[in-house]
Parts: sequence; structure tokens; C-alpha cells
Amino acid sequence: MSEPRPLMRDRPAPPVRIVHLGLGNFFRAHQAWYTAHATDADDWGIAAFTGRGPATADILNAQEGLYTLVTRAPGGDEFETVSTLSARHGADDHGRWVRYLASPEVAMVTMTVTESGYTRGGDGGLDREMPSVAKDIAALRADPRAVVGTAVARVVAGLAARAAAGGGPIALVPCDNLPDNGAVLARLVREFTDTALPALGGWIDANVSFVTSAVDRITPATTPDDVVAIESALGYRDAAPVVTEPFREWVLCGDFPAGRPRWEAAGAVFTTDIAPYEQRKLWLLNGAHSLLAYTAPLRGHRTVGEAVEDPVCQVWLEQWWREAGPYVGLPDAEVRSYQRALLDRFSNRRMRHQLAQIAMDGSQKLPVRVLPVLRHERAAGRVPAGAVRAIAGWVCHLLGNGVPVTDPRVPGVRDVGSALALLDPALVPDRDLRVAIEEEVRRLQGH
Ligand code: CS2
Repeated sequence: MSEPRPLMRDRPAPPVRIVHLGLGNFFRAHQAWYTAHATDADDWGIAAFTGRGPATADILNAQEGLYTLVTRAPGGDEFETVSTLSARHGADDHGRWVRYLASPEVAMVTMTVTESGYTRGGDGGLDREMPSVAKDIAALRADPRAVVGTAVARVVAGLAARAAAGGGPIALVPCDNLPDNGAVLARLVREFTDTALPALGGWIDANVSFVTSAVDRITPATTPDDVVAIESALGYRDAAPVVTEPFREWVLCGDFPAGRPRWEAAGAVFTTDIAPYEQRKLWLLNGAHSLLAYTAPLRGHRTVGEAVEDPVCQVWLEQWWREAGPYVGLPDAEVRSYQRALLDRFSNRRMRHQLAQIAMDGSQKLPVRVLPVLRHERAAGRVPAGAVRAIAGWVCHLLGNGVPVTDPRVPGVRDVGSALALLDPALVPDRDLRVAIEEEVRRLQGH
């Protein structure tokens, strides 16, 4: 059999005007896709940097930054080649990172670094005690050109270079599942700068626009079978394809002082009131995901698709949605139709979205996905069964029931009290809540 042909560009890559941090599958299914589908895509290339090791950059470099996006509908796959990644770099290529950010051609930095990548402490501000953060603060304080590793430090180092070079205004666009992520990033950047490079603060205030964005596209990890399927369907070898669902959403709020692609042509929405979209996404989709990730494995399920076929899990899901829905700042009918659409998306069994993937970093996810609804319900004097179940499921998971734990913040959780203390110390004295969670832990362990 002849060798499959490699992926190769048939025209030059677009000029780099966007720098992205976090070269993962979600970015390649979402922001890179929107940029590729903007009407002015030829003017907007992306230089994408990995969060840690160079592996993904190396693989993509071997195929000129091209990759196949597989849009996986219940009835079949559609394939397209995305060509918008004009440059790919490992995290260790700090010199390139800084040079891009200093360039006036670069109009924005987009980021997908996961919830834990923001290195926040319990109060939502920069966790200066975290060893990696403390090390980066000391490094930049000693030398603004020092090599740093945490996301916030990398951004600040890049901004320092831009200020020094007179690169002009720039937009920072976080694309992670955190409410008001533009304000979150603004606070972290300011706190880092105040500590490490206080003289930079004035330039940041005058030149940096922090854009808030709500993102959505379910994108599971690629499997070896996906690579084989592409080779047999398309006849070429793609070592780094991405599989995603047909649905996508991007809602943005903020200014782009150095311009942006016409993402609206690809369906992105620009608004001045993003909170309802964030709540709908974070509580109804991500909250339901986390609920299932911690509870459905106790009933033997491994994927979201398997879980939503189980009538017991369906009841759990509906219960959570009934609690959360009324607090989403959108009309009831809209919230209900979003929930129906979600059930269809979750039921797409061809996606094989692993619950273990969603279960990661629960200590960072539950506070934004479940706690806001829990607090509203407690303020109304109710003990909400759906929210209680999500937290009880997480406790079971931490105690070793369910999928393996991947969360740097959880050592020391032995019981419901210590789990609540980690999520929000203000919840610890709430006896009714604690007892309800303890009872639910026992019920779930009986499944
Ligand atoms: C998931 C999200 O892994 C997770 O925590 O809930 O990645 C989810 O699939 C995306 O936010 C969908 O847009």
C-alpha cells in the first residue's frame, strides 16, 4: 500500500495578527474555526503557543499548521482543513512570544488555559503563594525579559515588551469557562503587574482592552481511531485532527482597539450584556456536565452519551435544570428550548465525550458552575437537590468512587466539611446543607 500523502498548504499562510495561548483541541475547534470562517480570514493568521510542552506544536509544524476539523453529527462526519494557524510554538519559545506581542501588527491575544491556568486564589485574585506564580514574580521583578511559565506572567511579560517597543493598544480575549473572564484576567494582570513591574500599570490602563467572552463547542479528546478514520476517508495522514460537534457559540463583549476579524460573519455575537449568555452556558451546560461527570460513573457510565440514556441520570439532569433555569437572566421559553437543545447535544453518542475528561479540576469548576445557583436557593430557604447531588458526587469522586481524580487543589479532602471549605468556606457553617450533602453521598455510594 502506498504511503498516505501529507497535509500541505496550497497557498501562503495568512499574516500573524492574533497570538493564542493554549494550543489545545478546544481552541482549534472554536476560535481558530471562527477566524478561518471570518470573511476577512486571509488577513488574520494566528501564532499559537502551547500551554506547556512542545508536542502539539511539533506535530502541527510537521504538517504546516494544517489540521482536519471533523464535525461529528449524529448522522455522520463532515471534514474540513483549517489553515489559519500560521505559526505554532512550544511554551518554551518565550523569545518568540514576546516578539509577537511587541509587534504593532498583532492586534490581540486570545487564551484557552483552562480554569486552573489562571492561578487564582480563594478570593479570585492572583495566588501569589503558588510556587510557580511566586517564581515568575521574582523573575520578572529581576528582569522583565526573564523566561516565565504561568499564563498571567507570560501575558505581563509580553505587555512589558509591547510597551517598551511602542507596539500600541491591544485586546486580551480569555476564552475559558469563567464568568466575566475579561474582568478576571484584568484583575490578575493588574495584581501581577503591581507586584512585579509596577511601572507598567499606567501603560496597561491606557492600552489594554480586556474582552469578556463566552465560548461553547463540545470537543472531546481525539482518539487513535479518529486518526485512522480520517486517513481512510480522506487519503492523507493527519496526526493532530480535532473532532467536535456541529453546535458552536461565541459571545463577546469589549473593544478591539487594534481591529479584529469579522467573526460575526461566522456567527459570533457581540453584546454589551454578556451575563445571561454566560449563566446559560456555565450553569445549564457546564453545570450539567459536572453533575454527570461525578454521578454517572457511579452507575457505570463512561461518556456523556451513555449517561443521558439512563433514565435515572435524566431525572438528575432535569432536576438540576429546574433549579438553575429560573436564575438565568433570559425568558423561560428561551431557557427551556436551550435545555432541549442541550439534551440533543449530550445525546450525540458518536461524540464519545469522556466523563473523566470533564471531571478534572472540579475545585475550580464547581464554584462557577453550581455554587451561584446553590447560593440563590439557600437565600430563598431551600436545600436544592440538584446542586446538592452535584457536590455530593464530587465528594464521592474525591473519596475514590468514580473516575480518577485529576485536580492539583484537592489533597486533604476527607469529608463533606473539608470539601465545602475548599469550594467556599462561607458554606461550612450551613448545617442543613452539610447534612443534605452527607445523605446524598451515602445514597450515591449505594448506586
Ligand atoms: C466541559 C467543557 O470539560 C469540561 O469541563 O464541561 O469543556 C465543555 O465541553 C465545553 O465548555 C463546551 O463548550
